[in-house]
Amino acid sequence: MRLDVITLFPDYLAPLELSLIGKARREGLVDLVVHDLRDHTHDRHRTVDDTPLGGGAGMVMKPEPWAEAFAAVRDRGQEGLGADVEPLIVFPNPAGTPFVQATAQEWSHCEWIVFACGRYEGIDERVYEHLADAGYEIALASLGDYVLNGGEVAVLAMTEAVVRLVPGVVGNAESLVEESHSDGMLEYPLYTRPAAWHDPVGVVREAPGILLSGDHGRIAAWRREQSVLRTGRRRPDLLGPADGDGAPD
Ligand code: 6GU
Repeated sequence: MRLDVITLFPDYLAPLELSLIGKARREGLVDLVVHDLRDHTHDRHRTVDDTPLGGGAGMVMKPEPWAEAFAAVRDRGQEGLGADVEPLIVFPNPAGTPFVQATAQEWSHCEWIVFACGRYEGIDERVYEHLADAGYEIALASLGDYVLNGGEVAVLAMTEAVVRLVPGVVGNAESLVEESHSDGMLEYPLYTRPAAWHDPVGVVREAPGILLSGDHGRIAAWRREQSVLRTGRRRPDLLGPADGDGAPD
């Protein structure tokens, strides 16, 4: 998988050198390149923003640096991947469609994703029109209903969610099957040794006995039940709309 990130703050993406993603990069499973948008300006002040046409607060990102950056990133990527390969261009944006586990699953099959990190109030709308007319596939994706200062933190989150699903990146593929959201529900509670833990205030906390029973069928059933209970308590929205008639189930 090839990933490009276009940003005004390349240092923000430094954590992508670490841990699982860093290892995937060193092993050649992921080729990730970070680009400074300011390298695609040509004035003395390296200007990337201007005041909004029509007035209003804040600043808007100018279209020219973006168009030049996309062309450069596309040319460089196609040198490696072939001229027939086109990227998915992702704009992290609080006004986008929600980025969920299914999005991560879908994107984990992409050969090439370009993340374009906006800052300030946003990017001139004509950039999106230009890219769509040029035949690019574009996605606006949001992490959730709150506002970050820019797309960089969202790219860190999206990249981690996507890259860990790329085959070979997570050593034990089975651990991807049982985790929260993989089946639309929250994960069951986990325990390890000691089976009876004396906590710091002297309370003896026993792990559920069924986990020591060796009965894998009953353990699986207990875990499913715990998943449903936990999802109902914490995230009832994931269990689908309530029928609302008040009658017993
Ligand atoms: Cl993807 N970007 C920004 N700037 N803010 C966000 C977001 C993305 N997701 C939630 N808030």
